[in-house]
Amino acid sequence: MPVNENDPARSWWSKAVVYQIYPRSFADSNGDGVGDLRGVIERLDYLSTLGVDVLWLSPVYPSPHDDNGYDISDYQDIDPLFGTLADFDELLAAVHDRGMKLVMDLVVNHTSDEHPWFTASRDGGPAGSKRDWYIWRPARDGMEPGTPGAEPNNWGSFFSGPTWSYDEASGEYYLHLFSRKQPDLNWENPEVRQAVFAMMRWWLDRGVDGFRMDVVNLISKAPGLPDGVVHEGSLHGDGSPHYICGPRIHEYLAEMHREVFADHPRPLLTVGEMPGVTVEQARLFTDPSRRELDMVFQFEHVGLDQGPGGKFDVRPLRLTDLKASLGRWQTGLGDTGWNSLYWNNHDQPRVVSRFGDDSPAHRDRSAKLLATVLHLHRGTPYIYQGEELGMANAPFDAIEDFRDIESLNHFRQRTALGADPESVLAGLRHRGRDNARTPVQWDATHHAGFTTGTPWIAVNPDHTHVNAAAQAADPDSVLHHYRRLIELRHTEPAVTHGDFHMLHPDDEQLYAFTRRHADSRTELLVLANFGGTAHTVELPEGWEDTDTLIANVSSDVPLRRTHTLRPWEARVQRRVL
Ligand code: ISL
Repeated sequence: MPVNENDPARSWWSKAVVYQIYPRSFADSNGDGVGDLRGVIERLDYLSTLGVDVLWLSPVYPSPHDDNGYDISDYQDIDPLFGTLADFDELLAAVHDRGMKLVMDLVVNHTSDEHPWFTASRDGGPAGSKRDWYIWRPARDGMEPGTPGAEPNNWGSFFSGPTWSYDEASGEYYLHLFSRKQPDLNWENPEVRQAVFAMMRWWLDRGVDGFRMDVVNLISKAPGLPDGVVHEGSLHGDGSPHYICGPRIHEYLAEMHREVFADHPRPLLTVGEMPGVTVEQARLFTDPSRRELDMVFQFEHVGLDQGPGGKFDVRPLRLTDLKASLGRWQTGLGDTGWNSLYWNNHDQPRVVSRFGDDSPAHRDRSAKLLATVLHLHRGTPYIYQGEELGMANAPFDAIEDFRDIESLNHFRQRTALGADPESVLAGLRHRGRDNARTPVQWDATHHAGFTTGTPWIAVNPDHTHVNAAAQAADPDSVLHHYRRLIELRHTEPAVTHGDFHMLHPDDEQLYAFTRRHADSRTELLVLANFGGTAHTVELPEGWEDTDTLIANVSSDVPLRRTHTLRPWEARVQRRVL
C-alpha cells in the first residue's frame, strides 16, 4: 500500500521537518555548563521561527552518563542534570503551544547497568527472577571463566573490546553491544517486551508525539549467538550478521505497533535508527500495511568515506558513490516505504567539514548547497542542532579535548597496541562524535551564549563569526536558507511527493536530479556543484529560462542548455508540466 498523500494520519510527517536537540549541548539555563530542559524552553521561539515541525530530544532520562544518556537507569523520570518532570511537562506544553511536536529518544536495545532491572538481574544470580531479562552466558566451553578469550563468543563491541563482561559473583558473562555499562536487554523474554511497551504508553499518555528508536534493528539476536568472522586488522569477530535485523525483528516491531501505537488518537511519528539496514529491509519496516515503523535512519551514505580500517579510517568521498547510494534509497523505497534524510546527528562529524568545504571562502555556500540537496530529496529531513548555522568540526588538539567514550576507548585501545597517538588523533578529529557535540553557538559572546559557567566540552572558537544571532540578522545566512527550505517543504507538493530522477550519475562534481509531480503539474530541477571550481553541465531540454525557486548564490544568471555553475553553487528550477 503506497503512502497515501491524502491520509492525514499517514501524511503529516511526509511534509514535516524534524530538528534534533542534543540537550547536553543545546542551551544551559543554570550555569552548570551542561544544557538542560529550561534552556530548550528558552530557545523554542528560535525553533518555531526556523519553522521546524517536530523536535526530537536526545535522552534526558536519569543516567550515569557513560554514553551521555544513551545508558538509561530510569525510563520514567528526568535526570536532575536536565531538570525535572515538571520542567518536561512545561516544555511539552510550550512545544505544543507553538504548533510543534515532540519525539522522545527510546533506548531499549540496552539499559544502563545501574538500571534496577539490571542490578536485579545481576544480583539475583542465575536462578533469579530477572536473570533472563538480559543476555547471560557461561564461559566458552573448556575455558576458565574470566580469563582472556573465555568470552562466550568472539564479538567485538561498538566501543572497542569484547561485547561481554564477566560477573565474578555468578561466574557468568552478560552481553553488551556498546559499553560494559550498557547491557543488552533480552527481547526474547515477553516480560521485557511488555515492560518496554508499558513505559512507551506512559510517555504517550503524558503527551509525547512519538519516538526515535535507538539501534532498534539490533534487538533480535540470532539463536546460539554464533562467533563472527574476524576481519583483517581486527581483534574481535564481527557479530553484526547475527544481530543486524535478526530473525525476530519484524515480529517485535509489529508487536510494539499493536501494543503501543495502534489506533492512537493523536498523530504520531516513529523512526527506527538502523545501522546496517538494507533498502529491501527498510521497505518492509516502513511499508504502512505492515504496521511496523513510519521511517528508518539508514547509514549507507555516512559510511562512504570510510576505509577498510573502520570508522576512524578516513578516505575521500566520491560524489558518484554518494549519488548512487542516496539515489538507490530514493527509488528503492519507492511508493511503498518512506525515507528519512539526514547529513548529521550527534554521532556524525559536521557535514560542512565532511562533504562540504569549511574554509572561509566556501563555508556558507557549501553548507547551503548540502542543505539544498538533502531537503529536495523525497523523505522527511532531519536537521541536527547547529547544522542550520553551518557549524563545523571542532579544532580538537589533544586527547584531553575529547569527551566521548567511543573516542576515548578507541584511543586507549589503539595506542596500547602501539599505534602512533598522532595518527589515532587524526582519525578522531575527522570522525569523532564530539565534533557534533560542541555547544550550539548562539552569539559571539564568551562561550557563545551557551552557558555562563564552564561548558562540559569546549565551545568552537569560530563562534565569534558563526552564530545564530549574526545569522538571524542576515537574510543571506545559512540559517535563513534553511528557513526557506523548510518553507518549501511545507508549500511545494513536488518537494514532498514528486518522483525522484537522478541526472548525470557519472559526473564526479555535479549532483543533479528532478522531482516530478503530476498532480500539481510541477517539475523541479536541482543542480548542485560539489566543488570549489566552476563546472559546466549539459541540461535536459526545456529548462532554459525557467524560474529559480531557491539558490545559494544570487540567481541573476538565467539557466542555459549548456550552463556553467559557479563554485559550490546550488539552485532549484521549477517548471509547469
Ligand atoms: O557512531 C557510531 C559508532 O561508530 C555508531 O555506530 C553508533 O554507535 C550507532 O549508530 C548507534 O548509535 C546509537 O546508539 C548508541 C549511542 O552511543 C549513539 O549515540 C546512538 O545514536 C548506543 O546507545
